[in-house]
Amino acid sequence: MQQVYSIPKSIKQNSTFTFCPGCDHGLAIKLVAQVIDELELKENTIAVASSGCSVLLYDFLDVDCIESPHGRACAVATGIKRAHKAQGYNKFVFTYQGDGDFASIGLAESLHSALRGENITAICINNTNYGMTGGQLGPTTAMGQITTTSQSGRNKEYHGFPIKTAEHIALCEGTSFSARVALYDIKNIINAKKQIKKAFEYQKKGLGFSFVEILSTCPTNWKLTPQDSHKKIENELIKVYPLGIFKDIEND
Ligand SMILES: Cc1ncc(C[n+]2csc(CCOP(=O)(O)OP(=O)(O)O)c2C)c(N)n1
Repeated sequence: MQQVYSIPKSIKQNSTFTFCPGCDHGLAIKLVAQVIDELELKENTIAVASSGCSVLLYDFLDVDCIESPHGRACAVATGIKRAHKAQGYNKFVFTYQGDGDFASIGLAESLHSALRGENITAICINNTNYGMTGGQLGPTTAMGQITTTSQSGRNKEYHGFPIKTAEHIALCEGTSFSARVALYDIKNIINAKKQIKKAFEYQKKGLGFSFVEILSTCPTNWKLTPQDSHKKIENELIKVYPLGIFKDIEND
């Protein structure tokens, strides 16, 4: 019988799924692993996971991983990339972060890494809340969205507006690539992998900071089923956070 699917080589083969049922983290990590396999990066990669659900990356991804303090992943990745370069090693370095991590507590580190054109890649899982700590309002919580700290819904008078991370990163001159993708159907999953691959290839080519924001489910904190969580992304969130490529230095 023809084998149609196998677990990526860069995934730990005996790992048990520890994310909540219906969480998109598993899918996002699988896509990252497939791209690492296809680009033959496994032995040369250092991944930086930050605080939040993204930290579980090292339970699944079979590459060298380091955990950074909350929000500091891009700063840690900068140090790793530069220190190895100074020793003559061109390591492939990427971060894997939540939206609260990348775009709130770590916004300075993230934005300035992009402005400096650090030759690293950042993957940001945007689940529109602080997931691991119980679903508090985050920088990407949509207007009107109910969270544990916005019980009447986000409103501009009290909470201000959400940040459109991929668009902001695209404005930085040091950014080579910035895209927003989603995982709610096959077409979008295939596209997400394509954009992750492009971001990784741009680092390999030495083009500067590359970034992919992945709109992701958080069924536990959204209090929705996995199916309804994907419907929420398809029907509501992509209107707030349009999918697309906001900067592509080779094709703009
Ligand atoms: C300096 C610091 N402040 C706060 C925390 C507590 N904390 C741990 S995870 C987390 C939320 C992470 O949210 P996000 O980055 O959006 O990732 P998610 O869990 O949603 O994937 C917070 C506030 C911490 N670990 N360190």
